Amino acid sequence: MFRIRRIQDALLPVNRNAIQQVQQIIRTQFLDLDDRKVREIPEKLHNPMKYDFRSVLFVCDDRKGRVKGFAMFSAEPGFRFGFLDLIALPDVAKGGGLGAALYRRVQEECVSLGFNWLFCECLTDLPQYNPDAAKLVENKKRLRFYERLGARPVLGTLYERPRKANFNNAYFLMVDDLDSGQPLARDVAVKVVQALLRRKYKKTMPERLIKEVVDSFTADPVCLRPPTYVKKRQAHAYPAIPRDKKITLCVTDGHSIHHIKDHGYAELPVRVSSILEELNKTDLFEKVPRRHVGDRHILAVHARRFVNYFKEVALSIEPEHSLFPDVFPIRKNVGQPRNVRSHAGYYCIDVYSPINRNAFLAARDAVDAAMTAAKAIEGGGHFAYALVRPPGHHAGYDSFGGYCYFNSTAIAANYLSRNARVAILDLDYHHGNGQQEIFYRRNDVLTISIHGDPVFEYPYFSGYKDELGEDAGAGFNLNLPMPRGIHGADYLKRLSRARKKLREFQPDVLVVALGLDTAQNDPSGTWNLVAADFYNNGFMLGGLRYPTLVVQEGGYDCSVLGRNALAFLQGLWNGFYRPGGQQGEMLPPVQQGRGRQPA
Ligand code: Q9C
Ligand code: ZN
Repeated sequence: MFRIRRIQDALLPVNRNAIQQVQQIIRTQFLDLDDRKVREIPEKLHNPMKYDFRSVLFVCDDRKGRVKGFAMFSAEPGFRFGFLDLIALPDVAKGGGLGAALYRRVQEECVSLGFNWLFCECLTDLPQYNPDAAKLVENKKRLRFYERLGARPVLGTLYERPRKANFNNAYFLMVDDLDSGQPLARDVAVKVVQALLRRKYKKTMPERLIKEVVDSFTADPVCLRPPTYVKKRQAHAYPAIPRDKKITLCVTDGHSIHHIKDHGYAELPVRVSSILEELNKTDLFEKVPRRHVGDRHILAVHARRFVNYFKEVALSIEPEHSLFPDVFPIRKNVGQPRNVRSHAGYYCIDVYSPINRNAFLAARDAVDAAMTAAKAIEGGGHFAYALVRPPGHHAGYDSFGGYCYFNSTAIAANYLSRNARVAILDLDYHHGNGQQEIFYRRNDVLTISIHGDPVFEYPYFSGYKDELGEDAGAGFNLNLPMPRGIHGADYLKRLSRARKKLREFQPDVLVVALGLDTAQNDPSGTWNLVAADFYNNGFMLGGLRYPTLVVQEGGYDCSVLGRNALAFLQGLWNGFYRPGGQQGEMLPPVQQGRGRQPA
């Protein structure tokens, strides 16, 4: 089994590793390539604005991360075309299955960017440029490969004239119309050829020679060679969003629905279904099944005593019954009562968070979902959304409360931190006291929270500005409390402060604790954010281009939860993949797919 994925940067180990293998393949297969160009690949991917063209690397790797093939692609947004710089065709002699899958992925990228053309170069099959018979056979196979997938060589120009007298290398310019059926107009071709030659052959081709080639494009439309090796190109259906660009979605729903029937309890199952209903209207998500993970991941952030206590008490309670803690020791260094049922307050921080059987099962599922989503990020995905309940961000090392039991956000972040620098940004209306406590003495996980000022808002006893972290963690916790009644613009200013802190920390991965109780009219908040604000917040964070795990926390107004969640995620996606889009402009998330459906 293999998969194709887009490598955005060298931040995560899985990507660093893939890029190194790609560099190795280039050095052994493309011998005449300047090594400087090989070395600059990670920088080119990470910092695309430094270069005229935006580069994207697609790799094809197996489960063990072994790279089988790759394609380096550059996009020229101004001219609306893509150029395939390099493609390794590991099995072109056998029909090119992997090579074809890589080429398809590049075509899909072009279509999803709204491009009309894909260009590349291919060594010619012209006898005068192929004194070596074996090379000629090889070149014919390559041209056959391209023809089958839809690219054909330009004829009747000087393009394929060898560029250096002492080399035999002569390249066709290959043109792929991406199934549009459009002819290539001369004036488009001229612009493209000029831009390409200037970029690719800056060192070796004087401007005079470039002009000669450009001037040789006289036919309008440009003349393409009819298929020589295949009768018909293969039809292809272009998805609206290529699969590896979708947001991985892992949901807790199903058997262990945790429902407290007490009057006024706001943390309801319908929160998840109302969000899901909205997400299902789009093509932006790739649902993955929740995978069960071991207790060790929970025990890595929560005290064993606390985990055991919650599990035992919860499972001992009759179905349909709930236990509300009522007695709270004012000091924690006290003896533990034998009858934890009647003294459940030992680990609890408030009276809002009942224990029952389903609360445990659901909290356990939420951990599994957050971990499943975290693993998608660890494996090289850019975005994953754990749509879970109950929430988790109020659960500390050995405490639960605020409708939270296990801190799924902290568990996932801690898991990712084994191989990466992780930053947690808590956007819930309430302070993320749980992560703050869990990571307070660590400098490898940054915690930031923007929330209603605890002088007036839950959880009251933490979330103040002067809580900055301790020991090694000093300086690695940032609280940004805000007054009552703020609006989207005030929030965005706070968010820029958080963004500055994130940039300084330079995380490999961002974990967002997404509370939606910052929304206008939310029953547990006082702020006034509307869908457009959630979009803007997402857009601002997406522009940081960190692989991002989003974990659902609070948010209780089910009439807007779905719209706001979707707006945030669309903003995130657009900020990351379409940095040209404007802040405040709700871009449609995707281009329409196109192309003939395969018969
Ligand atoms: N009358 C989260 O948003 N306030 N927790 C309860 C009851 C507690 C919120 C007020 C707020 C806890 C995850
Ligand atoms: Zn909240």
